[in-house]
Amino acid sequence: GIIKHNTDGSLVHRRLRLPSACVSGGVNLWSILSANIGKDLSKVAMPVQLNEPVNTLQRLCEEMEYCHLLDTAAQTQDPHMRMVYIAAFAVSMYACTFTRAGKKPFNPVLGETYECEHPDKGFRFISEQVSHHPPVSACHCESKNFTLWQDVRWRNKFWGKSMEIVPMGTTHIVLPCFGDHYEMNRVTSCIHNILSGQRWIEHYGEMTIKNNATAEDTIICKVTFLKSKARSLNTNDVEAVVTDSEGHVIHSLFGKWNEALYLGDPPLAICIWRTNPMPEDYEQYYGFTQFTVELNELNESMKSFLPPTDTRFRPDQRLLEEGDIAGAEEQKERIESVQRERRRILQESNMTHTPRFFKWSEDDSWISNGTYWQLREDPGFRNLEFPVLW
Ligand code: PIF
Repeated sequence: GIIKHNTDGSLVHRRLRLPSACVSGGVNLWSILSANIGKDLSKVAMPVQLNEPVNTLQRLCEEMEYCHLLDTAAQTQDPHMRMVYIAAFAVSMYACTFTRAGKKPFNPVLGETYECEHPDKGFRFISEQVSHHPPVSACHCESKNFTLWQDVRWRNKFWGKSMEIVPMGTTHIVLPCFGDHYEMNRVTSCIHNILSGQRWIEHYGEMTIKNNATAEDTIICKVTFLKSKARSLNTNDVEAVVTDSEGHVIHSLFGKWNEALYLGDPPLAICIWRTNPMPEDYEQYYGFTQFTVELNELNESMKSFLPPTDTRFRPDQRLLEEGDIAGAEEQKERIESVQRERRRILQESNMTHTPRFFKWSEDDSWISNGTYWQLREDPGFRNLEFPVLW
C-alpha cells in the first residue's frame, strides 16, 4: 500500500489491491431471470456471486474520480470554456463502468451510509440509501471549489439478451465562485449478452447540461452518447456541442467515454480529459480502478469516527471482498431478513422511514440536510444512536 496525508495531517494507508481476486462462476442467471419473468428485478434477492464488492453508495463516489475537471472549471473565467470542463466531467463519470459489465453493485439496505474524505482530491463525500423499494441512493460532495449532489433512481427493462437501465433524477453541480448551478440528466445504460457470451456495457442517449444561474443568457451543452451498430464499430463514441444564448455553436467536443475527450476538430483538437491507467491484473480484481480499490478500505484510525451504518462495516460485502462466497451469502440473507423485520415493525406502528442525512426537496431531488460532518465532529457518531443494520 501507500501512505497519504489526511486533511488533519494524520497519515492514512491506501491499499493497492483488494485482499482477494474475483472468484468466478457458479451463478445461473438464466434460471433466476426465467423464474421471475415480468417481475420487478429490484424485488428479487440475487445471489451474492452476482455482486462486486462495492455498493451503489460507493458507485456514486466513484464518479468523483476526475473531479479535477470541476476544479479547473472553477478556475476558468470564460463561461463557455467552463461548460466544456463541466461536460468533460459529466462524460468522465461513466469511465469506470467500461470494465465492470460482469457484476452488479451491492444494493445498500435502507439507512446504510457511506462517507469518503479525499484530501488529495480535496473533497468530502457522503451518501445514504434513502429508499429501499424502489432503491434510491442519494449523495452530496463538497470541496472549496464545487458542490455536487445527485440521487440515483432507475427502472430496468429486461429484453432477453440485454438489460436496459433507465435512470431518473438530476445531477447538480454548483461552482460558488461564479454562482453557477449546472443541472444535467443521465443517459440510458445497457448491459448486453446478459445471459450468455461476453457481457458488455453501453451508454446511449442525450444529456443536456444547463447553467441555471443565468436565466436569460443560457449556455447549454448537449452531449450525445452514440449507440453502436455492432460491438466493434464506433463503440463508446460521444459528441458534444456548447451553444450560446442565441444557439450558436461555440465549442464542439468528441471522444470516447472510456478513453478521452477532445476539444475542436482533428487534427488540431486538444485533449481535455483522459482516463487514468488501470492497475495491474485489474481483470482478476473486478475491473476496479485504483480509486475504486480504495473505497471500501477500513483503516483502524477510521473505525472510531464512522457511524455503525457505514458500508465499510457491512459483513457480507467485506466477506465477498475477502473471497468468502459462502460466508457472504449467509450474511446477505441474514441482513435482508433483519431489514424485513425492521420494515414490519415500522409498518405495524404506521410509521415511515425518514433518512438521517438527506431530505426531499421541492425541486424533485434528495439534498443533504447538512448535519453529517457536524455530528461526526460533535458529539461524534459513537455518542449517537443508530439502528442495527447488520
Ligand atoms: C435484494 O437486492 P439484491 C432485493 O432488493 C430484495 O427484493 C430485497 O428483499 P425484500 C433484499 O433485501 C435486497 O438485498 C436485486 C436488485 C437490487 C440493486 C441496485 O442486491 C443495483 O439481491 C442495480 O439485488 C444496478 O438487483 C445494476 O438492485 C447495474 O442491486 C449493473 O435488480 C437488480 C439488478 C438486476 C441484475 C443484473 C445483473 C447484471 C449482471 O424482501 O426487502 O424485497
